Order: sequence, then structure tokens, then C-alpha cells
Amino acid sequence: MNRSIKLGFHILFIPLLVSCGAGDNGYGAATVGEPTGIADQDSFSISASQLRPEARDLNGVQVTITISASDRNNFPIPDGSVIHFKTSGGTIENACQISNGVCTVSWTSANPRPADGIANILAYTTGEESYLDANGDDVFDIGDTITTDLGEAYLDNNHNGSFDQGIDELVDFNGNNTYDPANGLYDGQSCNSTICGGTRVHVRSWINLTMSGSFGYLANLNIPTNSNRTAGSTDTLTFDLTDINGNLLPDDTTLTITGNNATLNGTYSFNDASTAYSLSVTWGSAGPAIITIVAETAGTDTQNGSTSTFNLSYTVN
Ligand SMILES: [Ca+2]
Ligand SMILES: [Ca+2]
Ligand SMILES: [Ca+2]
Ligand SMILES: [Ca+2]
Repeated sequence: MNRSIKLGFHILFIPLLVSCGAGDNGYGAATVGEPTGIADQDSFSISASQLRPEARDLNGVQVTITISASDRNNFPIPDGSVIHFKTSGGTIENACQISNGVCTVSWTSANPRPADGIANILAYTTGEESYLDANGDDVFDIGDTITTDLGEAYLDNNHNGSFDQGIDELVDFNGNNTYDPANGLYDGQSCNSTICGGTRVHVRSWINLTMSGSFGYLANLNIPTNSNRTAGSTDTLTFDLTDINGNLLPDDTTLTITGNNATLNGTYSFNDASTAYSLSVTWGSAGPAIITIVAETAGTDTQNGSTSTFNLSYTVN
């Protein structure tokens, strides 16, 4: 009975090695390309269901945060692996457990609200750095290249991409109460030489949510100073439409622009990539002309959004 099981194993296994191009070191290469069970940095990513929730003026607005985590061969890490979370604004579930390579938590708008309106969300778990396995032996050795050499993870409260003592919040992997920067060595479990650091690091990913305000603000309104607004002449108006922090209004804002005694050339809708707008206007007959800009946010199922109206008055000569 045992013999027949063994035979079946070999029949199945040998073609797998050949298809992987494992070379002539058949036995030693048996683990090449198999799941390692831990996440590596370049397979760890975060996403959000919404990047600019209407979260500055409303509590209880929810955003789903999703983590995808795979090992260095890009196989999902095991079900039940725990991912941890931190946020600098609002509130977030502290952890989730991987299922089929992903897991999700809910972020909810609430205090604290960072002064710049940007909440940094950090996700992390124990894993390993990534490397380019030049010789394909599934081991980091001389000639291989580290592709993600990591310092300790931190919540980047000032969004500058580097750790700032006294500003950012450290996730102290080695427990020495100090931020440890990247060590220039490969840190991972597949290293068996003296050119490596440790066997584990925190793999991590972060995303910024703009906690957008419900009320619009016009800034940098400009019309050419030499404009001679005569009937039938055309001008270009530029302005910024922002929330109170100078950030974009919420993703689901609706923008309506109309002219009274002024015709808009082109159609204009809410721009969720930039606060800057440029309007082409053809003036009507001599007399007052008004351009009306209305920004309407959607709110939530239980909390109304807000309507911000701006009337821009001009005289046509
Ligand atoms: Ca190698
Ligand atoms: Ca920082
Ligand atoms: Ca440390
Ligand atoms: Ca390292």
C-alpha cells in the first residue's frame, strides 16, 4: 500500500519540476516556486472603496479598506493570517483575517480629524522583504537584488513618506522604542547566508483618505484684467473649488454651472482629480451678467449633504 502511494507521488511530482524549469538539482529544487506562507512586501497592497468620503462634517460615513497579500511567489498567504491597521483620522477596525488572499475592514468618519483633512491609513503584518532571485534558487544569495529594503513601519501623519520623530507613529517591530531605518540587507526567511539581516519584517501598505468637507469654497477666482466685456465677446474664468481645508470636495459632489446673460462654452462637471476649473464664457447683451456655480454634496443615507452656491456678477458693456 505504501509503495503504491509513493509511486503515485513521483509520477505527479516530476513533471511539475520540469515545468518550473528547476534545473538539474531536482531534489533541492523541490520547494522552488511553492507557497511560503508569509507575505512579501511587493505582494502587499491596500485599496479603498472611496478616496474622498464626505467625512469632515459627517460622522458615520464608511469606507471599506481592502488588503491583498501574497507570498514572494505571488500565492495568497494562508487563510487566517492577521493584518493590522492604524489610522490618523476617523476610526478603523484594528485587524482582519485573510481569506483567499484578501481581507477587509471598515473605516468610519469620526474624530480625530487631522488639521489638513487627510487621514493616513496603515496596514501591516509580519512578512519579509522582496528580492529579485537572479539565479532562481528560491534563496537570497550573492548576485540577487533586494527590491524592497524596509525601515520599520509607521503611520505617516505628515504624509511626507519618511519617518519623523515626534510627528509620525511608529510600529516598533523590534521593540527598542526607536525607529530603525532600512539596513541595506535582505530580511526574509529564505536567506541562508551571511549577507542577510533578520528573517522577518513588517510588510506594510498605506493609503490616504481625504476627509472632505460638505461645504464648497471658491478661491483664486480670476478673469482677465484687460477684459472688455462687450456683448458677444468671450472670456475665460478660472477658479479653484475646494473644501474648507483646500482639498477636493467629496467624490460624489455634483457641480452645476449656469449663466444669466452669459453663455457657457462647453459643459462643466465636478472634477474629482483637481480643484482647478477653467470656464469659457460668451457675454450676452449690455447690462448685468451672472454666473452661478452650485456644488452639491450627497451626504449619506441618514445625513443630508450640503449645497454651496456662488453667484459671480459682472457688467457687460
Ligand atoms: Ca537566489
Ligand atoms: Ca512623515
Ligand atoms: Ca525599533
Ligand atoms: Ca532590509
